[in-house]
Amino acid sequence: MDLPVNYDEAQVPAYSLPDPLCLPDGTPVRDAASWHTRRAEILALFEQHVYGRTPSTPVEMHSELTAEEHGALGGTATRKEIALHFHGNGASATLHLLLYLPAARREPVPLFLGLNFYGNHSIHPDPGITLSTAWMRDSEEFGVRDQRATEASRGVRASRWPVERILARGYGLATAYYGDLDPDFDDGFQNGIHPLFYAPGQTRPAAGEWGAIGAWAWGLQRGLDVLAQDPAIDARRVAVLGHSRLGKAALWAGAQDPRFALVISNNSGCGGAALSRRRFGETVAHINTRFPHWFCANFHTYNGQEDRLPLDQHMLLALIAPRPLYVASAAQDLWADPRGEFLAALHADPVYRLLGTEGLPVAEMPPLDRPVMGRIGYHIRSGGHDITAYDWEQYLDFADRTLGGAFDAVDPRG
Ligand code: GTR
Repeated sequence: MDLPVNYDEAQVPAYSLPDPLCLPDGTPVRDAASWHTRRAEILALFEQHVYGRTPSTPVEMHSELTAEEHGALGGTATRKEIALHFHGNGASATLHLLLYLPAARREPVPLFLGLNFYGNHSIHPDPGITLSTAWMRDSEEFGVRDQRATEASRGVRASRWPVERILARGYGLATAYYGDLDPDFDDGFQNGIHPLFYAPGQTRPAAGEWGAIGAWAWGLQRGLDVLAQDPAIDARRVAVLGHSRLGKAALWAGAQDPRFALVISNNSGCGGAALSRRRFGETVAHINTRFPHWFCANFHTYNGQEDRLPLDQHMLLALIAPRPLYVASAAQDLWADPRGEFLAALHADPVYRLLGTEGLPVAEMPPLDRPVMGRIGYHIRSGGHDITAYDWEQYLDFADRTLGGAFDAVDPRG
């Protein structure tokens, strides 16, 4: 099915957004206490209609330090690998976390946590990184053959992960392969972590239960559980970030879990930071058709019917308030609707202001490559759909501003 795509601003339909600061009965939210009630409602709406609820079934989890090297990266870093084993319902899964910490630091460090697309070994040519043995989509370019990574896969995505730069700025970095949590294809939720949570007789998530994005977001939270136990890391200053589909997962993790002190969306687009009602570039129908396993089954009922949604993505961003939030777009990434990403940040701003923070410091989209940073940060970079050194420089600056001095001003846990 070839659905039409709109890239013409003049063709964006008229729409009206639900107000995050208005209760369903019309009562305005005027203070932090009533925001907390409203926040819980909005979170439940995203669970029910978009990402699906994460089952509360307890699963067993234990972590295992599988490798540790002091003096990695020419002596500048400590590299650790931690296997997170999950068991439940007779099934099991393992998330392999790769961690770099700056060698020079004595104090617990703030850290960026994000999932990667092609395995931990793809983020840096460091030969000490264990090669992933997980299922991976074949890629000539990235040396993935017969659905497995090869030695040729090492460092193929290094441009997206400026590890040395992150460490030099005093931050740690933790990452894991998203396919460890749920391989990214539609298999009816038989592989990955979903089966660990099935009730007796259940064979796939119910219509309001999680899809793949929910599983990836859950994995980010479990990553944080483990990182929080490491005395070398300041668990109160962990930023969660992601690019594209993994930006959607980072936002959903940050929205659900207030332990993430900073949330960064890089080109997350439809079902991430972009407003669905604009129907510019990728729409709800496009995404649910191409990736039927990403969202919950209920979300599919909004294909072509965005105005029926009891929410829009500005409310996802508002769930992160008053914690710092950064939304980044790329000028040529029209499929992700840069303007829709900006507008979602703008329409989350009233919640940030209600909670006593600066919010987004501008009302109009800034020019290319001119970041704006309040409690919400935003930039539109020249170039295409990617996460680049430029994007990272802004995230590092924003983290310095918001996880440094300003951090104590407002309790990020809200
Ligand atoms: C695209 C998808 C986007 C985005 C992107 C990515 O094909 O339509 O929503 O998630 O993939 O993850 O790179």
